[in-house]
Amino acid sequence: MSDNYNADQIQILEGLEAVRKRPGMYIGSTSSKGLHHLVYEIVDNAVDEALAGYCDTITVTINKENSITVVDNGRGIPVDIQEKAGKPAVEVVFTILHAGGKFGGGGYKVSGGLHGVGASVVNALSEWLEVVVYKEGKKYRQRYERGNVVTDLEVIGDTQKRGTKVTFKPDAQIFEDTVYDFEILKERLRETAFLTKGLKIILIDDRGEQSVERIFHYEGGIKEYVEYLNRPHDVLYPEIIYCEGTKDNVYVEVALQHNNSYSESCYSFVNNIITPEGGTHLIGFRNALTKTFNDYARKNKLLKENEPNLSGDDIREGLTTIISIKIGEPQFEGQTKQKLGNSEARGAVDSIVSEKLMIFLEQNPAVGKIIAEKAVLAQRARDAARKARDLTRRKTALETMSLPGKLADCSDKDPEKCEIYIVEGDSAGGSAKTARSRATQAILPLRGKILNVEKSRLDKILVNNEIKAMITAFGTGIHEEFDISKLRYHKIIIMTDADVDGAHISTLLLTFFYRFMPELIRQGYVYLAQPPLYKIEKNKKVWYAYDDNQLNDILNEIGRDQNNRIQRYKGLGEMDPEQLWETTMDPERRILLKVTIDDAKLAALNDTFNTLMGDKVEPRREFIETHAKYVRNLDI
Ligand code: TSJ
Repeated sequence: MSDNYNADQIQILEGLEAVRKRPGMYIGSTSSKGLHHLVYEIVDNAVDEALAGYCDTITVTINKENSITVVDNGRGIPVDIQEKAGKPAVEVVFTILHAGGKFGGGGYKVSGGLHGVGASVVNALSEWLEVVVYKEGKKYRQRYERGNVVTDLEVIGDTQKRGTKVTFKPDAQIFEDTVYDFEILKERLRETAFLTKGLKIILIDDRGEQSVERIFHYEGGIKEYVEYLNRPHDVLYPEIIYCEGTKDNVYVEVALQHNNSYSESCYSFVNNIITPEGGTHLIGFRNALTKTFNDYARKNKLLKENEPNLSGDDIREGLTTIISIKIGEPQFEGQTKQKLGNSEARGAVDSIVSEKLMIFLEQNPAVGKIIAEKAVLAQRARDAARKARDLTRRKTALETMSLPGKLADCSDKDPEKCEIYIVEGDSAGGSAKTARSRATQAILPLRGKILNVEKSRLDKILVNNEIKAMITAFGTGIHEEFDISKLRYHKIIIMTDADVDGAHISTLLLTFFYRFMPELIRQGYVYLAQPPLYKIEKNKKVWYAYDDNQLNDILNEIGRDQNNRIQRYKGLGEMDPEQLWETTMDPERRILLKVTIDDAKLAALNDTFNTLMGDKVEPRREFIETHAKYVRNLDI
């Protein structure tokens, strides 16, 4: 018996040594991500106590030295001697790998899930850790260093309180960075609070002169989460649709509400852990939503007999959803183990959502009608888009698609030698047509602002004349049909005025390329032309300056005197064809900026119009500074 006990001891030591040797295996990484993971690990154990119904408040404090204290008001970790290990249960929790889910029984555990490796891993990776248990009138304490017991569990006083307090200092020998980020903890703890209705989570930062505190407490749980996510949008109806139930030992909670945008946003969780790749629970939800809503719409004549069923995409347009399930033994699949595999989850979500959604719709016919109207519009748009796309596809297939009338094409047909200038405005387009080298340079003038593709449905985008002209001129098609081998020009050059409007047109064009033909940018075919800002003339000699610094350099060189004639170009239209050729189009002399995919992504993600055209000067200046690459010199 005593031999066995020793053998166990050795195994335990090896266990935590292994964690210190290969920390990445247990917490993913030793970067800032791993550092924050330690906190979630401990908090998740306290959340389990809340889920079991014994605790309603968790306080997380970032202390001065970047140690972390987590306190709950639960039952307190058991302190009695565990038969098998021959030591207090609390010591087992902190010194034996994977001891997390071993006792307590019943209920679902947040800890011990995908990353839930347990408190012992946090202990192993901490310079020191101290646990205090308030239980049955007594206050107990134990201290560890790098996973090793340094003081046995001892009673240090009497107390009326109940709960568990854990303080740990991440080991600087293990972590690259040991400074906690308040914002990162805040986001994650807010999420945890949304997912556990009624639980109050308090985050305190004690590192500064003044203590900072945030409280997250949502009686409505994921209903409030959906409300929170929909805050930036206009919602289509005030109610949040909520489905809850348990089937086959799977507890299911789903909350949803439509907003007036065109995209779907859906977050799914298993035992409070986010599943970015979805899985069976998500499939069950989608199936239930599509089937139930079509049934409801037919029964209530919101869909006519001759109309086809609404697709899942139609119904989910503008939909915000939170799916949260709790399951005894989650199975995670896929390369990153982020996709739920349990088949019973699919059936459980499907049947609970089907039943509860139908009841909701029958009790709230006004909401049913609004959703049906939005989905029918989405269906029509998708139909129109499909037809428009079929049309372009058929035309390309037969090679009979006529080039846009406004395009002045080049005579050479070798794409490698050819370039196309997309030019802002008819007048600049006219100068460019005169100036160009006809053999290899094509000119496509655009009239005014092009459509913001982020703010329109596909059907509207595909009938827009400027967009159609670009698609046909390039020859590649878009989206899934995009074929780079059909590209007619190996340089696509955006040429706009060096002012706010020009910058806006550039970003709209980049947004369109990024969303419809990103390969064009990835393969380096898209450029920005750089027209000059100043022309300097002296004694029949001419210089061009592309920014104020250059202007100064030139003036210093030629001398600042009465003979200098300086012209400031307000737009491309002010240059005559010859000047445009010399400065911006002549391959020998021009400057082109190649657009990277990051530039285009930034353009797409910024609400350029509002930023640039709003009343506030500061955001404009800021925008222009961060987008200097294609905004260049502006009068602001
Ligand atoms: F992670 C941890 F272990 F360090 C930790 C656990 C940290 C924190 C802040 C709290 C907790 C924790 C554990 N809070 N509450 C509990 N509860 C139990 O461990 C417990 C208590 C009583 C019983 C019982 O059956 O009587 C069972 C359990 C699992």
